[in-house]
Amino acid sequence: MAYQVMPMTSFHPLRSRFYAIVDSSAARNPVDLARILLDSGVRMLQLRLKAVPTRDFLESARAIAQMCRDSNALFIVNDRVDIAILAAADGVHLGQDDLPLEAARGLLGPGRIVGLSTHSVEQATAAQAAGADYIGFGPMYPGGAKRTLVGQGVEALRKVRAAVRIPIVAIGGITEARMAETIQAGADSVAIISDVLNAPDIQAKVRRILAIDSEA
Ligand code: 3NM
Repeated sequence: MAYQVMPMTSFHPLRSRFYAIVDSSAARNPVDLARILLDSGVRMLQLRLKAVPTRDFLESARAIAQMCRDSNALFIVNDRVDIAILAAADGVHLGQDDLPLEAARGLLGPGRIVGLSTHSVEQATAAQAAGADYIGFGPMYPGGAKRTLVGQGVEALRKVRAAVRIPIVAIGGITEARMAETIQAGADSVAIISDVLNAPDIQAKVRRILAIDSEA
C-alpha cells in the first residue's frame, strides 16, 4: 500500500523534502557551494566535511550558518557537536559511532535538532526511543558518494516507515529520478549528494528537485 504523503508545511521539523548536503567530496569551496544551493531555494542544508582541519570546518560552518539564517534555511552540522554549538547551528546530524544522542543533546541544550543515521529497523526504533528528532535511513540505492553495491531499497524504507513516527530522511544513491518513489515509500525528505554536486548546472538540478518536492 502506498504511504499517504503528508503535505509539507512550514511547521514540519524538516521544512523541505529536499535535504541538501555540502560535502567535502565536492570540487568547490563549501561556502561557495552553500551559496549556490541557498540561491537555488534550498531550505535545509547539512555541512558534511570529512578530513578537513577543524579550524577550516568551523570557519565554513560559521559563514554558512549566517547564510542559512539570512535565507531562513535550517542548518545542520554533520558529526561535530562542538562545531554545531560554536556556529550556532540549528542542529547536528550524528552517525552510529558518533557521540551518543543524549550526550549530544546535553551539550547542545534544548531546542536544537538532533538527527541520527540508521541502517535498519532496529536502529531506527532505537533512535526514536533515544529521542532523535529525525532519522537518516540508507543507503537506499547502489552507487552514490559511498559507492554502495547493494541498496536497501524501498521495501526496507516502508518497514522503517511503519516502525517509527519521527521524520525519515532517506539517503544513499538517490537521484532526481528516484526521488518521487522514495517519498512515496515513506521518506519525509531525501538527502542527495552526488546527483546534485555532479550536475553540470547545480541550480537547475536543485530547482527541478524542489519542483518534485511540491508534486510528490
Ligand atoms: N550516508 P549520495 S549514504 C552520507 O546510508 C551518506 O547513511 C548514507 O551520498 C547512509 O547521495 C551516504 O551521493 C552518501 O549517495 C550519500
